[in-house]
Amino acid sequence: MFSKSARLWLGLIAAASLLSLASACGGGEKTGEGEKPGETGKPYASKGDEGTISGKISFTGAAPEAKKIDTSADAACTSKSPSLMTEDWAVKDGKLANTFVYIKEGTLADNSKVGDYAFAAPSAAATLDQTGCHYKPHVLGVVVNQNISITNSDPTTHNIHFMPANNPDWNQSQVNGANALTHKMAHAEVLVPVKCNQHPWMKSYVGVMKSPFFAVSAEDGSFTIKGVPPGKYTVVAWHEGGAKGTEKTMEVTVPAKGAGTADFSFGATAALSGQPSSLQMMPALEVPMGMKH
Ligand SMILES: [Cu+2]
Repeated sequence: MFSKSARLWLGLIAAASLLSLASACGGGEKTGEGEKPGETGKPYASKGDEGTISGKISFTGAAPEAKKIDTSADAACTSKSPSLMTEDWAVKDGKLANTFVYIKEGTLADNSKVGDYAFAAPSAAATLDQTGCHYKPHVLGVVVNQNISITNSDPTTHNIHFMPANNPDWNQSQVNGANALTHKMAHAEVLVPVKCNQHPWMKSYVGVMKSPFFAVSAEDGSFTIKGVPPGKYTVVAWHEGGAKGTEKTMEVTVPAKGAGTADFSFGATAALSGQPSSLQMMPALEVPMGMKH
């Protein structure tokens, strides 16, 4: 049916397609082809009529107590932070800190979609410091491709490890006194868990956003998202608490040069009204001291 040379060609074609399949599954760097549609768009131009979205994050019911972290694996941590506490629930007077609030989607007054726009990354780097063997801040937001400057203020070695789902894994050791490291991520992702391979208790979360419309709640639970064009938005508040994080959603209208309000409530009594989280958090990988990638 097939000549000898046709069979040879068919064999070669089969081998080549197997090879290309294998490389596609290899999980290498993302190519332009894999670019998420969210990261491209028409450049956003301010009309000067932007407003704000602000609110308070509450915690209802008995607040989970912070626990003391056993830092005995590294004497440098113990001496600098003798009573280091867990930060997964930072509740004070019924208000919740470290909640990442952002515009997920929405329609501007001129009927365009917020997701259709591309926003330039701020030229100033965001900072993430390792101090007292914890991350400061605990929750950080950046725009796609914005630099994150990572510093080590401790008399010990840290090994910062970004564990994204849509961006390449990134893992760097940083000794005491080393220059700041710089990292950026090209794809939007809410949120990227960050850990230290040296100190398993060290965790932080970095929201990588296409737009600059995000904020992190302060100690008094307050937040403000600035520069929001007038429109109708779906605003999400994400908090790391719970097995996989917890997400709440609200519709907010921002009038021209006006203010929209978005108050969210987390905690035992608020759990029933909450939306199930779509975010599958990675389980914390506990890496023993002295092991580095
Ligand atoms: Cu560390």
